[in-house]
Amino acid sequence: MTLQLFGHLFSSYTWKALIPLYANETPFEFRPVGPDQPENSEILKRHSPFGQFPLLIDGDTAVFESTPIIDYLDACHPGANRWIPDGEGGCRTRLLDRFFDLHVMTNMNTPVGDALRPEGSRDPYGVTRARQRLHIAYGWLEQNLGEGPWAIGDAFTLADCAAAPSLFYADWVEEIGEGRPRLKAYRQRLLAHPAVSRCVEDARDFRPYFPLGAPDRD
Ligand SMILES: N[C@@H](CCC(=O)N[C@@H](CS)C(=O)NCC(=O)O)C(=O)O
Repeated sequence: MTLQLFGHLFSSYTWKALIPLYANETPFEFRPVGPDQPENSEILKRHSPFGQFPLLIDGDTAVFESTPIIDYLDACHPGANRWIPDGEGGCRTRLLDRFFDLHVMTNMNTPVGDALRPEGSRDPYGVTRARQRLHIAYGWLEQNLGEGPWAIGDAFTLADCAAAPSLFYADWVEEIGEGRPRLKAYRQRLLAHPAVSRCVEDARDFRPYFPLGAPDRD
């Protein structure tokens, strides 16, 4: 049975799962989640406790959460590119995967989510704090990323799958800026990767829906 990935083409965590599927040319069916596909939302709700995406279904196995999805692909549908190296490289990969999800994606998502809240239930304090923390995350990455080309060096890993969508959208929320040349160059390299570029292109039509207003650039 073909793998099925449930998600949305504009969703950052969906990109994180699409990148390894595209990069390894793993056959799968994309099942978009949205008002036009209620049957997909039903299946999503059945398997993902908070109704969040991405969700991967492989026969009787359902995997939610983007990192375990990539773990699952590596274990059960391995391709030419492996996502978690052995040994110390694997530890560094997991550290950076956590960093991008917890400190870049989460702080990027706070102002975005806040803009979607009803008037009167916004959290300006939380938004300011998240924006400040994004800059702390950028500073740490500028100091701690190596020479590349990828997050842990020559191997394109789980960490890069997390980095691509989080840095793509974070830069829209708070620009990385010229003062962080290493991080800015890393984001550019990510966007030029064929699997990432495919995500960017497929999501282009959705940009008018970016709650903070999408800038006129990638
Ligand atoms: N920790 C989850 C986060 C997933 C997540 O936040 N997905 C967003 C889309 S990018 C979502 O489902 N939003 C809709 C909702 O929360 O109801 C992961 O790594 O997959």
